[in-house]
Formats: sequence, structure tokens, C-alpha cells
Amino acid sequence: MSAPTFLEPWQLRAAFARSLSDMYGKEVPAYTTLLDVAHEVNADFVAQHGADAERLGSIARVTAERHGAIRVGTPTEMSQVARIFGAMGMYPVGFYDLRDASSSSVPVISTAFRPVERAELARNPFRVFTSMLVTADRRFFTADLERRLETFLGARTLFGPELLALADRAEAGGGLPEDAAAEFLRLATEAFELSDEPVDQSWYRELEAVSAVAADIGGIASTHINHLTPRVLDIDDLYARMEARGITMIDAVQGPPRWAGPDVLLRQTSFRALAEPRTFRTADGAVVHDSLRVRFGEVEARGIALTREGRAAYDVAVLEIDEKAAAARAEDPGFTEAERQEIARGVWQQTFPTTEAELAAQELGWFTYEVGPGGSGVVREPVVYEDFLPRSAAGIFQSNLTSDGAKDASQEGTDRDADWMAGALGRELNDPFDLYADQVDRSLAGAAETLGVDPA
Ligand code: OOG
Ligand code: NI
Repeated sequence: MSAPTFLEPWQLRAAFARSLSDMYGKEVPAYTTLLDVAHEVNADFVAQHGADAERLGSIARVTAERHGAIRVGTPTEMSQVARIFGAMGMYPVGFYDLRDASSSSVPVISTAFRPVERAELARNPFRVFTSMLVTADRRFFTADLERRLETFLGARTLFGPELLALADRAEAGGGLPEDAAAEFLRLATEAFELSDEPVDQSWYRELEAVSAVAADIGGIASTHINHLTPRVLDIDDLYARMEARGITMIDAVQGPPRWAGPDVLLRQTSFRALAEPRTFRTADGAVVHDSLRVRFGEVEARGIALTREGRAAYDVAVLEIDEKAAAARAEDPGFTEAERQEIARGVWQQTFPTTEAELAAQELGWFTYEVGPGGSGVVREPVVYEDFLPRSAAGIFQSNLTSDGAKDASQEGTDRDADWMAGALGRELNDPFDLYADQVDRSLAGAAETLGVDPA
């Protein structure tokens, strides 16, 4: 018999990502198709590009890489999620306010749980985009609806005491022994399965009239994984192959356009939410079978992380593309997505340099520096973007909603910011820019030490 082993946080994280992927593949078979196509795309890309293909992560990392998306309703639930992911070495990074990131109804604020250290990211970069309903936002919820939502959310238990106790034990002890780890992973996976409990029909529909996302979060007594996203090395190729297989994709790839220069940040797309069977309980107590379109299949390509300056340039470019596209659409109602992409490429050419060297020289992108083999000069490596984009996130939410919902623009929104989120989580909220800067600083200090020079 082999001695009992102990699973460290990164091993729990990797095992959880696998277990969630297995579960989600059973629940949503189209996800398995997406994985197959992603593997084909990546294999072909590596065959064509050789070592260059691994510039933003080893093929082993990219193949295993996933991000999940989950949605919860209250600060208490948010803090419980933080404990579960804390056990896996995943910490909250960044604050996203999706209430204003799009024209319609996404009444949530979000953060992403992910590993923060370079070595941990290399071991397994699993990340989970986690959104929380803002029930106090009067643009979406009246005082009466807020009160009823709070009552409903307050009465449910998403994560049981046993799961939370194991999470706390893992975080305090730096991992779990094999048996406890297996139980922790089982309970954690189960917490994100789609429940077949009948949904209160009138409650769900009432929330749906405000926002489909609100209904998905606050209309049911459990939570579920919304999507699990693999990473591909060529997202345009993937998009074309999925359509060729007859799977309807959303209209666009969100984020930067495809262009000749270095890929930055994040490009994402998805297949449309599928109708999944659900049971409802009607007002007179009958159970009826119906379906909901909530969960979808997303895929992404990751590029180089941008500095604050680079990100500011990105944000300006995005607005400029919007303005130009709106003007073009006003002139020609037949304006297409392909034409919008063309406009985006033009703006990109004016905003970003076409080489990594220039991106580094202009301090728009993050790069690490390492001493080459045998002390032969310093090698520059791009830092991969590990986070999300509020605009794309809102776009992904939005493009998959079946109804627009209703937002009362005459009302004031409720202030929510990174400090508020940190308070809800009961933990420090990491700033993504600080984490990238830290990675770069450490690489410089390491290189200086190897060379025996002063890092300053
Ligand atoms: C989250 C949508 C955002 C992403 O990749 O930007 C997201 C959700 O649908 O819950 O996952
Ligand atoms: Ni996503």
C-alpha cells in the first residue's frame, strides 16, 4: 500500500479544474465538442509555428488551461466562494463593474479568483470569474423586489458546512491529506452542478423581466457553473471550425481585432446558450417541464498583459472604434461585423506598435527579463494576460441573454468599488497591475543577481 499523500493547494486546484471539466462535459455535451475543436486548433498551430507557439505559455499549460464563470447573490456567498478557492491557492484579483459596461441589464459586480504567483500560474492557471448580484441597485430592483430577493437569498445554502470546514482546513494547513482532499473536491464540484429541483416559475419570471442574469442568480435556490472556457492559440480558426460543424456562434470575437502585430490582452467568443431542460413549479403547485437558455460555451485566446499606459491606450482605442463604427452604421444600415473589424484594425495600427520590442520600449506591455544560457545576454519574455476585460465580459453576458430586461435609467446606481468588494470578500483584493509589476520586478532582480550587478 502506498503511503497516504497530501495534496497541496495547486494540486487541489488542478484536480478541481479537471473534476469541474468532467462534470460540465456531462452536463453540456457541446462543451466536449468545443474542447475537441480547441485541441485540433492548438495542435495545428503548434505544428505550423513550432517554438513560437509557446511564447505565451507552454502547450501543456495552454491545453489544461480553463476559466470558469460563477454567479452568486450575497456578500456572504461571495466570502464563502473566497474560502473555497483560497484552499486551492486562488485569490481575488481585480474589480469589474458590469452594470455600466454595457447598455443593458447586467446587474452584477465581479472579481476573478486565480493564482497570483508566476510559479503557481505555471503549475496550473485555473481562474474563475465570479459575479455577485447588486440587489440594492435601484436601476434594476425596486425596494420591494430587493427585500424579497434578500429574503430568498438569505434562506438558501449554496455551500454546506462540511465543504466550508474542509476549505478552511486546507487553507490553514496548506493542503489536505488524500481522503479529505477527495471529499473536498467531491463537495466543491457538486456545489456547481445544475440542480434539478423545480424552479418557482412566477418568481423566476418576475426576476427575468428585470434581468435574465438576476433570474439565473436569484431565481433558484442553488448555483451552477455557467461556462468553462478553454484557451486556444488561434481563435479565428476556432470560430470558423465551430461554424463549419454547424454550431452557431455569437456574432463577434470580443476584444482586440485580429491584426498583424502582437496579440494583447484577451480575445473571446462563445457559442450561443443552449436550451437546457428545467422543471418549474407553477403558482398552483403543478410541476411543468420547460427549458432555459442560460449556459453557453466560451473560448478565448490570451495575449500580452498591458501596463497601465497600454491599458489606457486600449480603452481609448475601443471608444474610437465604437464611434467610428456607429458613424458608419448610421450611414449604411447594412454595416457588417467584418467592416467593424476592418475599422478596428485601422485604429489598432494607429495605437499599438507592430513588434514586441516596440511594445516593450514604449512601456505599453509587460515583459520579464532573464539571463540567457551561459550568461549570454538578457532574454525578454512577454507576460501573459491573466485577467478579464469588463467590456468583453458584459458583451459575453449580453450576447447570450434571451431578453433585454428593463433598466430604469431615471434611478441612481448604487456605489460599489474595489474596497466594497474587499469588504464583502473579507480579504484583500489584489490589483492586477501590481501583480504584473511584481512579476517583472522579480525577474529583473533575479537577472541582476545572476549577472552580479545592481538591479537599479
Ligand atoms: C461571466 C461573463 C464574463 C468572461 O470571460 O469575460 C466572463 C458570466 O457569464 O457569468 O466569463
Ligand atoms: Ni468567461
